[in-house]
Amino acid sequence: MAQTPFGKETYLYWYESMLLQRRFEEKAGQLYGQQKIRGFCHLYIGQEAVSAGMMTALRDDDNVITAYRDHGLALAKGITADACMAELYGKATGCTKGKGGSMHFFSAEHRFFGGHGIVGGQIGLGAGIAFADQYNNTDRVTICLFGDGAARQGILHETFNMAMLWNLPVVFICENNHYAMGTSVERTSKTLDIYRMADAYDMPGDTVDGMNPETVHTAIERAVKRAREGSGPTFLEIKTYRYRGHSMSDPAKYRTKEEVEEYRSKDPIELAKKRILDDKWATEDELEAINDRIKDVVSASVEFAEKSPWPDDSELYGDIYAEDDYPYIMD
Ligand SMILES: Cc1ncc(C[n+]2csc(CCOP(=O)(O)OP(=O)(O)O)c2C)c(N)n1
Ligand SMILES: [Mg+2]
Repeated sequence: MAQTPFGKETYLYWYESMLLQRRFEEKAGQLYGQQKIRGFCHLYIGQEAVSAGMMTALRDDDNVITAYRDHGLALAKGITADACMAELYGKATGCTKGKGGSMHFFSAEHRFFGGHGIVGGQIGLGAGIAFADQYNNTDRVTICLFGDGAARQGILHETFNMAMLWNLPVVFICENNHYAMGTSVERTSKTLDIYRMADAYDMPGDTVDGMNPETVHTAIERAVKRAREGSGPTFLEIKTYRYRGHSMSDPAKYRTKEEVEEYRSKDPIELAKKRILDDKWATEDELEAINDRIKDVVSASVEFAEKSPWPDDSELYGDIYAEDDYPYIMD
């Protein structure tokens, strides 16, 4: 295997992070089937190398904003499994106080700014967060993620133009999982190279293998460095795949079993596991111990969510408008 600068510590971090996301969502899928979790639920399973590879390229105080497929990214950003599971249950102890559910995870403390249900809506919001940081002279960077379907929303063009004009510290990432609900990129886009949409705005753009945290880390690290140094935005199209349907009600009949199997055979968790074992960074038993620990964390999060209270009725009108001393951005 090719030598890379990524060693034991990084690989074990990626492995654990991806496995937590996977096990958490497998459990969420089961609980949805039991009607413990209601409303919408979009699983990220298959895309975990994007979130894991991204986090090792970021500083803790950098910002992340994404769409409704947000569980994996929220966990990777450090929101606890307890707070995420409780949010799925709609409980008061959830990361959005039980008011957002699956699509609207949020934690100002972790600088995770949602979870957004309007396709493409967060593209403009991400640039806005980056503008706030630039205005306040911080050197934080914003990662703004959206899907291949969202890349075809008009807001992308206005935002790309403004972000370049104002040289904003933002990295735009299209997680190209090849489908927007049941519609393939081939059916909605004349060009299949989504990253080239950056060309029209003189923005650097690149395509990245999203089934491997190494390639994700390397591309994002470079883009974040540019943004932090004041050299402005980058657009990365990260090619990935969701193994499950679009949401819980999608039997995914618009693609072949072979296509799904092809991606499953490149599973990033298995890839990381193989590398760890090949390089003797851990034994099978040690990896099993990590597995067991993660199972316990997920089980405990279900217990926590089950036991947590529902939000009080008085919460209904809270958190609708920003307070005057809105603390999240202007610190
Ligand atoms: C403005 C808007 N139009 C349509 C929808 C319905 N809708 C929800 S998800 C989705 C597909 C988006 O696909 P993509 O951006 O590729 O993200 P992915 O689900 O693959 O992560 C659509 C059309 C919506 N939520 N908002
Ligand atoms: Mg998509």
